[in-house]
Amino acid sequence: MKLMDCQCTRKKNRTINESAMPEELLRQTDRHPCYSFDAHHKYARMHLPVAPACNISCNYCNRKYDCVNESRPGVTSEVLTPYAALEKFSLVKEKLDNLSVVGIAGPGDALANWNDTRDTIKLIKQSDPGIIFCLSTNGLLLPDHAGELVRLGVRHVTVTVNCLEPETGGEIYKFVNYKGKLYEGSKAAGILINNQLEGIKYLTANEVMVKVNIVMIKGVNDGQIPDVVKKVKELGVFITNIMPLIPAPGSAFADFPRTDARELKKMRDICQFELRQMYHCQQCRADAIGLLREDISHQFRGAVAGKDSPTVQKAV
Ligand code: CLF
Ligand code: SF4
Repeated sequence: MKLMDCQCTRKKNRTINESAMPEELLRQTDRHPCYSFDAHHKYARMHLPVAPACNISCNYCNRKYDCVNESRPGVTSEVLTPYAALEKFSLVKEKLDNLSVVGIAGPGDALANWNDTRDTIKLIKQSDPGIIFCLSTNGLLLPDHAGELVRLGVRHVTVTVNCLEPETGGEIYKFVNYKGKLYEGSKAAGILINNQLEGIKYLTANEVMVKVNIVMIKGVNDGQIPDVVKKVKELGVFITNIMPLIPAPGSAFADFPRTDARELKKMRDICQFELRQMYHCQQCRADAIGLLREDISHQFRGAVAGKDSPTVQKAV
């Protein structure tokens, strides 16, 4: 059965940032289960876990597990080579006729594993030019790779931006490993934030639908979240996804309180006056498959030969 969407309400409710995007991209976005609330009941996404390494250290992350910027803490995903990812994609596509999106969301950072990420995008695009390719990153290497992402035809990118102030970032990030040098504290955060904003600006100017994830950490960045939303809206971002801090065992923030659901909703409600908000994120695994609320990844785990399973993330 072909799934149809009503375009009339969509057109009426367009934001300025949406109106700047081509019609075809808006139609694609209507079939993206994370970018569109209506789509998440109908369309499935599949994550290809080809990116185990990370180049920063978030204090809420336990690096034995998936990237917390996109996933629930304490989840480990298998890791695949680009060819194994293609094989798995073909298997899943055969079984899921509502599959609209293929994404890379770790288990580390997609851009910190650039060769495997790029090769995976190329293989999937060759195999199915119509599939929506999505990618999630901490943004450190966006200035290096955003141009190629655009050339490869990636039109949906998520960047996690937790704050705009380097001093606040100094409390959130333990270190940043940038171009072979290790930075700490506000200096590290300053480099990261600068690259995130520069990368987002480039992507939106080149017709990429950018989603910004923000991890809400009470007493650390919660007071600054409306400013982050305002700033990324100015940069052309389509939607923000304010996520709860779920303290990961073994992480520096392990003893921090989990973000209260009511406070999270209140923050989203405040920010939605500025920019479209995501309310239906499932903080899914780096190898998630299916509808957002019906993960069927277990049915496909081990279906193809990968590498290093379960994952232990490496710093680059
Ligand atoms: Fe995956 Fe993320 Fe793309 Fe979605 S997830 S890379 S934008 S296809 Fe979606 Fe999962 Fe929430 Fe992410 S529910 S964690 S927002
Ligand atoms: Fe962990 Fe890296 Fe993701 Fe931060 S960006 S949560 S350090 S994997």
